Amino acid sequence: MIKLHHVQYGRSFRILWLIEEAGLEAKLGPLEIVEYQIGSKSMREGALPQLSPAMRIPAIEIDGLEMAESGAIMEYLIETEAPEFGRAPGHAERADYLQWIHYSETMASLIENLNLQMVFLRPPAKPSPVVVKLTVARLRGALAGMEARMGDHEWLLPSGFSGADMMMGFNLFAAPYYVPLDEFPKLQAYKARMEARAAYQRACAREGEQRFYAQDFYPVPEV
Ligand SMILES: N[C@@H](CCC(=O)N[C@@H](CS)C(=O)NCC(=O)O)C(=O)O
Repeated sequence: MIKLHHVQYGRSFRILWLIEEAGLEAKLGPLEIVEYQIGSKSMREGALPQLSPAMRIPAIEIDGLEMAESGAIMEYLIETEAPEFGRAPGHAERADYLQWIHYSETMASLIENLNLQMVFLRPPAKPSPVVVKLTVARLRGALAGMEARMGDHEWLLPSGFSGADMMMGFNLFAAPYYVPLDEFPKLQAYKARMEARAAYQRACAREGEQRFYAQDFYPVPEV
């Protein structure tokens, strides 16, 4: 059995997507999704604090294995169950594979900071226009850096779809709430290719309709 500790529209989607792409239920047993709400005490109680030192999702439990950190889970499950989505040591694309996997977290931490300011703060607390403006600029810069390196291939790595794309997916679905993706035509086309994958669509169906963001776009607040 696979137990995935999950927040709707959070980084655990990366693992849900991998489970679908790699057909992991057929190999490891049925998936149970344990869902949390960020900010609720459910994240500080129950199994999560034992599994994740920072009480964050994703965390997984599979047959005695317990792990947190989306990148580590992605790399581990690919190495052990789905090597076709990895680039093993010695592979010509190994360095780029690792770089994109970890770049995903550079970008995700910017999105997380924006979520904190724009989604989670409750009155009387207010988002800081200066912090939001700076963070949006940093996110835009991270997207621009990616656009510049996308090349003409369909996926992040020239040889095809990989775990790096599943790591990046979460970012490209969340970033447009803060930076319009029409500034980045290659990223827009890349995101459309992700959305067209049958396994991605199955993962979305399991996750249900987006309930995380209350509006389609969050402009920088007025000073
Ligand atoms: N580097 C970690 C970050 C995990 C993380 O921050 N997850 C967010 C949801 S996307 C979370 O659990 N936040 C809960 C909180 O901030 O209290 C990973 O990639 O798994």
